Amino acid sequence: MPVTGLDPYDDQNIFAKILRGEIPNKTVYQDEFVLAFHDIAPQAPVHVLVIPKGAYVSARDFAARASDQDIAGFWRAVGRVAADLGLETEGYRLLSNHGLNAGQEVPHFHVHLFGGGPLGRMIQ
Ligand code: DGP
Repeated sequence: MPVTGLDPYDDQNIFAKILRGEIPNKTVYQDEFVLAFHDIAPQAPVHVLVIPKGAYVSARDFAARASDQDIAGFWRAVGRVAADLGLETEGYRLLSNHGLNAGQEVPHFHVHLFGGGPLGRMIQ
């Protein structure tokens, strides 16, 4: 089901299950703030998802309800993941789908991190 952006948090969503360890994932990095893991259907040579450990539906929900510490911790971790994957020199793309028009599929806030080669200019 597409996410409207105004939905309440559904703790049965696939990323909530991944966070609880109910579904396996290929973890790249984790700390108290985030889990980063490889996307199941990569759209670039490197395609990693970074998700907060807290329960937030969307970017807006995260910005509205997360603590300043959790927001800072999330974005620092995104940068660290990119660096750990060796993407800083050649560059990478961050993307977050929000709601219906963007086609958000999983109602747990996540940032896609694409890299590992030229990404073109298409909208993912
Ligand atoms: P979005 O459309 O922005 O909500 O992207 C959701 C992404 O999640 C999509 O690129 C595919 C990925 N995905 C969906 N289910 C799973 C899963 O079970 N494991 C992993 N690793 N990724 C998943």
